[in-house]
Amino acid sequence: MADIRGRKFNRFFFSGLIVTAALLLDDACNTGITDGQQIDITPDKVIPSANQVVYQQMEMIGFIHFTINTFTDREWGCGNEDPRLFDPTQMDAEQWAVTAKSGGLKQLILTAKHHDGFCLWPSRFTNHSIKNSPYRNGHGDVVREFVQACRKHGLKVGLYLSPWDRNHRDYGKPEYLVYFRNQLQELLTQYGEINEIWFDGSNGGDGYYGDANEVRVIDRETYYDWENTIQLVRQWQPDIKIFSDAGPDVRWIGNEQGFAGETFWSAIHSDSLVIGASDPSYLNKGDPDGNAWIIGQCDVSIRPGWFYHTSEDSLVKTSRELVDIYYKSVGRNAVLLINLPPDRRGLIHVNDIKALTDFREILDETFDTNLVREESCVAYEYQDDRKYSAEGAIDNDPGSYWAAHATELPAEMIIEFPECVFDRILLQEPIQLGQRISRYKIFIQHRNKWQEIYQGTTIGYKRLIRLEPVRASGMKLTITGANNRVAISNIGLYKSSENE
Ligand code: FUL
Repeated sequence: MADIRGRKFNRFFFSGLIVTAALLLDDACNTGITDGQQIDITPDKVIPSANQVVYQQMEMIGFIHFTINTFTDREWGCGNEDPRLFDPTQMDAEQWAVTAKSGGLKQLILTAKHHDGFCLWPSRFTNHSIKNSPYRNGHGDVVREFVQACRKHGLKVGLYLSPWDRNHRDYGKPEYLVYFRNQLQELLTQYGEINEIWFDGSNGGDGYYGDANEVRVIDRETYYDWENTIQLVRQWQPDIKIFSDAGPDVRWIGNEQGFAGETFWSAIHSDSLVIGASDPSYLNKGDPDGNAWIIGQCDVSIRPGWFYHTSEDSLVKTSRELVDIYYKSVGRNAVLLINLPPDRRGLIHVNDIKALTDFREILDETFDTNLVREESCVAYEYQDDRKYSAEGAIDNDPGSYWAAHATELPAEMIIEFPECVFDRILLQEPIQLGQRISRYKIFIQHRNKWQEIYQGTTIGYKRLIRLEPVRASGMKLTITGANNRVAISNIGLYKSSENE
């Protein structure tokens, strides 16, 4: 990193780029920006694993809710559904993968078994599965088709296995745990690399339970012996990310509308979390003093329900609604999980495809052009009347960052750029070092006057700020609250798509 700024400045001076930008930069250099090295800062105690960083960088992933419910028009099956009802006529997992890809999603998660207990793969441990359906004359395996389609189209694979099983006669007894783990083992050892396993928090209650038709209540803290179940999962899939409302790798955001808290910390106190019984408002905000990094995941369906219902064909979220959700999930430091439920043909409906691809187009139109370009901008920290280079925040390299010279606050960094109009601001912290910032203000400069336009709290992996359009030739970020020396890895300014 040492001489990066000098090198880039030379390249700039000799390349003879636009005159206004050159004048700006020239002026900035003459006003004495110290040609600085990046200050390498020590990571916090609570940081993401390298695997979690890669996971967070996916930003958007998809859910496929598809099972017997699709054919009974229900959201939760009771467990006594006849497997012969499962009969998709044009089943095409590749259509799911292609759709997801066109929407910018990087991974899909399939409901291999939902609460009703019906298995989309021919499990050896139950007859309540696809092997007793007419689908491919009982020789089908939707999990395998799904996994192959995802791989073919470059998507990561996730599987949902409901801990609650309203079909199994032993649910609620110790024997069921053996069954549950057997099924986990099948899914995690027979289908190659699985990037995520999704454990739903819904648990216990009434069900068919092998003809018993009764209410079964479990002790959420002890029943699944999660500690050992998790160990087994890691043994079968060392790099997998485990989702539940309490992590350990990825956690529920506390609602099913896809919104992270306006203030959102990736860290959380893991001791206070119980899978299936965590406080949704705590999950929604996280905890600056948390002892574990558990990525927030915002799950939301593109339709009112999680499973396909013809009656909801006209109720698919609009692309603009999806964009709003994007800002409130990815734009608040979380990962967005959008559900796309296939219909009885086994295909994602055209209305859902249209909404998703329009959504993606709006995002591309907005974020394809960053008005902060390294060649035409200058970034510096302003500290005790001195200016230090802050180029690490505008060089589009997620590995580099600007770290403040002093640990005391406020820390202030300024970017100067050719005058432009923008209405979206992107801020990123280098999360490999932790999440630090808790309060900041943004000012813009227009005709030599600074004006405050925004006050915010957390940033984390990504913060997207929506504003009315402003015209400016400078932006100042003043950080007034943080729990450690502050650093910013990336800043962007954008003009939103007219279709938003
Ligand atoms: C919930 C389930 O009960 C819903 O059916 C759905 O699967 C959703 C993603 O999680 O807890």
